[in-house]
Amino acid sequence: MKGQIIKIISNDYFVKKDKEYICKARGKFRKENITPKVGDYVFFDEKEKVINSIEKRKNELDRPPVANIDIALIITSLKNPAFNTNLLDKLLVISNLNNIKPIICLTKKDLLTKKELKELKPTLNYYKKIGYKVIYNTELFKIKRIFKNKTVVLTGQTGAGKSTLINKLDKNLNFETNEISKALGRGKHTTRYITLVELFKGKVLDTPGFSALDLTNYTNEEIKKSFIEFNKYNCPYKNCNHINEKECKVKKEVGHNILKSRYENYKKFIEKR
Ligand SMILES: Nc1nc2c(ncn2[C@@H]2O[C@H](COP(=O)(O)OP(=O)(O)OP(=O)(O)O)[C@@H](O)[C@H]2O)c(=O)[nH]1
Ligand SMILES: [Mg+2]
Ligand SMILES: [Zn+2]
Repeated sequence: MKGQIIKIISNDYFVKKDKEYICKARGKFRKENITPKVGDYVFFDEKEKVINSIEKRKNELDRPPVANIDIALIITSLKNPAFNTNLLDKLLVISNLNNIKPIICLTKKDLLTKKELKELKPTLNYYKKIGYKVIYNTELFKIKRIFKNKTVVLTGQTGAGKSTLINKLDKNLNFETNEISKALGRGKHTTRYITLVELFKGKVLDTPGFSALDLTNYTNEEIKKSFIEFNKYNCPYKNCNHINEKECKVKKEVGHNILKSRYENYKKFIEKR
């Protein structure tokens, strides 16, 4: 029988077909160093309750460990936790390189003063300018439209409001949420397990947030390629890395047509390894 993994709690794999089956994974997976992930389509024996094989994945991520994703809703807090372009730019790199469409979803606008919002606007508008879709978590009508026939992962910093947003989208869902101070006080993230549920004729995955993320799985060449707005500049050096090369056109645009924090993050991503 074929089903989809919708949750994993230690060695228990929750596989959904017509109903849920709690299965174990065959020992061969561990031997072959394969980890079944939430989102995986699996062939399983419903009597023995064991997963025999995993269908070839469309794509997969390691952090969060999920498979077969169409869209990443990058939940980005504007305050508490503070707006963090480093994490946002990393998540854009990861989405781009795994064939996942990123959508930036901003939260906690209500906590900003008018002045604070005004200061952030040029940065937020920049992401729109270079082609990303940017929405607020209050625009539920826009968010609802994203799901149809799509598998959407909510990812982002811990406390940014992932689980809160899912609960708002579907009043029947009640994922655990927590005030950030309490969450940090416990030294733990509120959401502990990745969970896949159906939503608006599609699927959504709530995931545990993180406070830091690394890009060690990706090469510098890949990271460069994923900074989509740099690609349109024709630098004189054919394989310009936009770092030390003279006459680099990307460097010249920093602070003008290229957002300074984007370039600084790019440098950090390729130098810190
Ligand atoms: N003021 C304000 N608070 C929000 C907003 N969205 C979420 N919150 C609050 O932020 C806190 C954290 O929200 P969660 O939904 O638990 O955050 P999370 O991203 O799921 O966190 P993890 O599960 O740890 O990754 C809760 O107290 C929410 O009520 C928002 O737009 N404005
Ligand atoms: Mg959560
Ligand atoms: Zn260059």
